[in-house]
Amino acid sequence: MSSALAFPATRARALGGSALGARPLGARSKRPVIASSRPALRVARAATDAVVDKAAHNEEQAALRDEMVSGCTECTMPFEAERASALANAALADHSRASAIARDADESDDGTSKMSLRALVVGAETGKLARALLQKGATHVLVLDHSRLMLDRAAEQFDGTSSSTMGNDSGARFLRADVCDVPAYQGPFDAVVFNDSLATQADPAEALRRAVLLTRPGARVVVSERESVEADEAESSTRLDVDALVADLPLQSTLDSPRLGKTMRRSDDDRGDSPRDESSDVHESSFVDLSCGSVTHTYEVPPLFKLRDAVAMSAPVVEGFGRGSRLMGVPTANLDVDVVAEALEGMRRGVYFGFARLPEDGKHGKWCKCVVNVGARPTFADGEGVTVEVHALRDFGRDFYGERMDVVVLGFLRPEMRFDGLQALVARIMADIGLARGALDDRACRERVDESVGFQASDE
Ligand code: ADP
Ligand code: RBF
Ligand code: MG
Repeated sequence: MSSALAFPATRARALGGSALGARPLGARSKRPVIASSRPALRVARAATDAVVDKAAHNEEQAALRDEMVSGCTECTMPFEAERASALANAALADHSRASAIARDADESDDGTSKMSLRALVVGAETGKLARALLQKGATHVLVLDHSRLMLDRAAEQFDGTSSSTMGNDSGARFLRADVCDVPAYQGPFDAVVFNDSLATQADPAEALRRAVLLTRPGARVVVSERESVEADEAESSTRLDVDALVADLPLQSTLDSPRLGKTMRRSDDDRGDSPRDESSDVHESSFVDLSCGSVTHTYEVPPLFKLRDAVAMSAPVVEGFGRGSRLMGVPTANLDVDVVAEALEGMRRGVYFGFARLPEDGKHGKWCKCVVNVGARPTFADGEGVTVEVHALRDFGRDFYGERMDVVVLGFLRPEMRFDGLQALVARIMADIGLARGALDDRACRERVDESVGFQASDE
């Protein structure tokens, strides 16, 4: 690449306070301030401001970035190489799947593994990060950006040989897309890196949620925001509070992973909630890396989203909305919420997995796998009340309204979300069911219910 990337500081600021090129190469920055416990202003604004037109926002981002690329005169970004390497490290060093691939290669005849290690990069910059991820063992890297010029510039790192967005070839691919619109078949990803790009999303919380849904259990999620030299009080007060954004997601910090570089514990941890699953205590303090002129948070998608304490519920099955989740192919037994109110305390809204049974039915008294939605069905305009809906992964051959159902909830899959239509919701529910099946095959899950009643041998 002969031309250059030296982005004017004014442009960088227009991109949302990030510091693309705002600092001369090699200059030392002030030590960045860690995200504080102050409310995440940008997020709140984006979330509450219903008039945010996402398409217009993305076009604006694309235009700004296109302009930056076409106007650049030097071929560098601040801390470019070190930062790419540090982020690739955060994303993949000691990754459980990377280790599995290495073992697989060792054991294979030809010394190679057919397993893939997929990374998603949101924010192309110069393509150095994609290159670093491939060097650290990623087999596939999908790079997203709103700017076609930025993507083309990044693709130059790869001599234009692997810029196709089609096919399943290993290497880097470049896609002009919003992270919320990446189809599931592009994944699942073992690592996602928001490369100085989360704060400038139309809705950062939604972008992070969607990205996490594209990952595999055990994946790393890295959020890195560049700091501008002249980061002042006003700017730091609007800095993205990444810990607050992940509080509702099945993510755990890499707190016990000192391998991930220079790290420090958040000092202003005052979050008082104490939800009951293992993935949530970790939100209280994420690991924050302050090197390379950036603030970098690294999280891990838990290998199994296991609840610390199983939640047992037993309640009569009541009529639901009659909209017919059966029409969706997913009948849901709605539990009487008044009866399960106590169990619901402290349970966040979202999708869970566990075992269910009809204790009063001799034929269906055994435990069978189930998925459970605890939520207000934001996809539909049918009221805000929280319902508990259990979809049992078996065929009962009949309705069982009025009968008692026992449910033991063992794990959390994801937060409840608003989908753009029934089809998207059903597609996601099918993925939830797949994850639940896999998780519930684990012996450790069976040991958490009363095994004496037995398990349904085959589901559905
Ligand atoms: P509603 O809106 O009344 O809840 P649904 O379309 O969700 O209606 O259907 C749920 C009903 O279907 C349950 O109450 C139950 O009687 C029956 N049902 C049959 N098979 C299943 C199953 N595998 N899981 C859950 N409910 C089932
Ligand atoms: N409804 C939503 O609006 N958003 C969701 O994310 C969502 N996830 C669900 C996951 C599962 C596994 C199940 C069984 C249901 C889910 N629902 C969700 C509820 C769904 O909208 C509901 O079952 C139908 O509307 C019928 O009441
Ligand atoms: Mg139902």
